[in-house]
Amino acid sequence: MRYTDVTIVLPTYNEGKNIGRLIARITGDYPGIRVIVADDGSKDGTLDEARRAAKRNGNVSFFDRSKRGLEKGLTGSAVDGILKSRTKFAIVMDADFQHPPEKIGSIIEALRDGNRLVVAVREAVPGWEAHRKAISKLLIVVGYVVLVIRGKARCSDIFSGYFGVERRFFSDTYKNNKSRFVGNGYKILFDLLKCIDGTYRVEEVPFTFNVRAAGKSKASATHVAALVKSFFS
Ligand SMILES: Nc1nc2c(ncn2[C@@H]2O[C@H](COP(=O)(O)OP(=O)(O)OP(=O)(O)O)[C@@H](O)[C@H]2O)c(=O)[nH]1
Ligand SMILES: [Mg+2]
Repeated sequence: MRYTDVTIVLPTYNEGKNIGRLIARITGDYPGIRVIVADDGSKDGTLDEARRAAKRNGNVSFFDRSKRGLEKGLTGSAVDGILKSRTKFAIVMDADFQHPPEKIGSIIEALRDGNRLVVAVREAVPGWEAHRKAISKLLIVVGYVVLVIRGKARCSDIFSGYFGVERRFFSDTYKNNKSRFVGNGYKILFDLLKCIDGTYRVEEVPFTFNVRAAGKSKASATHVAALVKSFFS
């Protein structure tokens, strides 16, 4: 099967030890698929790895947001990557193998079935310390309540970073609701759900959120502050 209708968007910051292997895996498993790396000025050779992958495969491209004076951030990078893609569908995923590439096929199947938003939902999160689990659970409850009060779409993992969209659906929604997206935040899916009517049924694909393959986490208290901002925007 060919996957020329799909772009994988990989937001990266210092993923030099993962990105080359991940791109090779994705392009190997899904022939014809496009990959866009949206980097924020990594200092560990991530962009060199992306450049090498792009030379080997014309379907791979990358850009450095830091060179364009854009505010650093995961949500902003994912938005830019989706808007740059030229395929019917785009899938956003982390570049550290926490989002299993083998689930890409199920997400694509659901998108091709006509679902405009397909969320890969975390069924298990092995390896998280108790305090991270507790903070995450609390924030999920608050986020869920925000969506219910506003009458907006929900799914069983509103903070997942692994999801697929019909590109046109995303770009139209984004253009009409730019202020709801918190660029330096971590929760682009939540920002998107805030823009979708509560009657919309979100398709789900379950997965296990493993520990990152290599490199360091960039999650920090700043991202919790960005999420609080997101509750109100
Ligand atoms: N472009 C861009 N990508 C980012 C930024 N912050 C994080 N990322 C990428 O976003 C993805 C998720 O970030 P992580 O640091 O893995 O966050 P996390 O998965 O919550 O944390 P861990 O479980 O510890 O890995 C990874 O691919 C990061 O490289 C950023 O500011 N800009
Ligand atoms: Mg991670």
